[in-house]
Amino acid sequence: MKRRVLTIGILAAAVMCAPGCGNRADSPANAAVSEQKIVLRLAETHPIDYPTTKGDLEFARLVGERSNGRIRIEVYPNAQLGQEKEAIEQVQFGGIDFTRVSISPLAAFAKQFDALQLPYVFRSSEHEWKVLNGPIGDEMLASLEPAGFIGLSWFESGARNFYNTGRAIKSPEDLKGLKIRVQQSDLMVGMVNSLGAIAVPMAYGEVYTGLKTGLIEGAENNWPSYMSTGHYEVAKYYTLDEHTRVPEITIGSKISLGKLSAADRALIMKAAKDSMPYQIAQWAAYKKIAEDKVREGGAIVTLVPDKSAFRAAMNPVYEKQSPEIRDLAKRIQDVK
Ligand code: GTR
Repeated sequence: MKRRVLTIGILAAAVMCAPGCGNRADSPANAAVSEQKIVLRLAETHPIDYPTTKGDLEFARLVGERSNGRIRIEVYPNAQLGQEKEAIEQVQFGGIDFTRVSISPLAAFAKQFDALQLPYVFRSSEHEWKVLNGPIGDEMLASLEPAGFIGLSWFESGARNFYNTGRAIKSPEDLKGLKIRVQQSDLMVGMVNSLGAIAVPMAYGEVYTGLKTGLIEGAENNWPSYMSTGHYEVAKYYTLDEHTRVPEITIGSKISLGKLSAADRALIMKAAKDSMPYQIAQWAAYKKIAEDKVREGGAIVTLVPDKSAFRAAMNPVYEKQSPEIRDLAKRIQDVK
């Protein structure tokens, strides 16, 4: 029933106004229709109360407010429009106007993004944000255009940690032979295999069942995702090795945004950037809630005060990268 209502909603939106329709304000012939409403769709994998979704809603709110309700961004949470890889593909073809995704699956479409998901490439959250808010971050957003995307903004995603169903992971050796789910990314496959584990690339929405049925024995993610998916209920050993800090990104479709006026595009791009502080604050609050809930739910958390063994075990991943990615990684690490 829910699905039927959704389909009708999408059709209605498409009939009312396809992306960018009636907004050729810079073309005098179309000036008469320039006040027509524009409805754009944004795909989000997380539930409605997750910090990224709240960031999406803030982005949509700012666009609505600043366009006096003329431009409406509809946020579709819970992967209603598809898992991340499919959502990215649809954005590339203009079928969906925006998506908020992890940069990990995006790297399959824009290889340079691998530099941001190398193990321990960021020293801390402060270092990560200095890079994302600086020239490298801007360069990365702009570099998406040849692949058919408009890079809009970054969201916080914290650090990712390994978890599994069987035992506490205290050293990289403990991961050997375990079937670990990774995002749909070659780099992540290589990283997990370099630890002697068996990487299983899989869409986010399939991980819970995978853990439950034993198809996989573990996965890796940040506190909020570990909690919101319920993975902590089936894979209770969580090791704080913090191997990656993989930023979240919002991308727009070059095709759909290309149909808008330059002024509307600029309004959207600014609103996306302006929604970042709100998402970052939501993230901090939600992370605390997630941590408490996971601990209360019986998860066994293993601290890793000295990460050097994990760092050394994952280091071979750097050698497998192209000179371009290695250069980019070096530039990131050089940001003080
Ligand atoms: C989360 C991220 C999602 C998704 C997920 C995954 O941390 O917010 O967008 O990429 O990880 O592991 O697939």
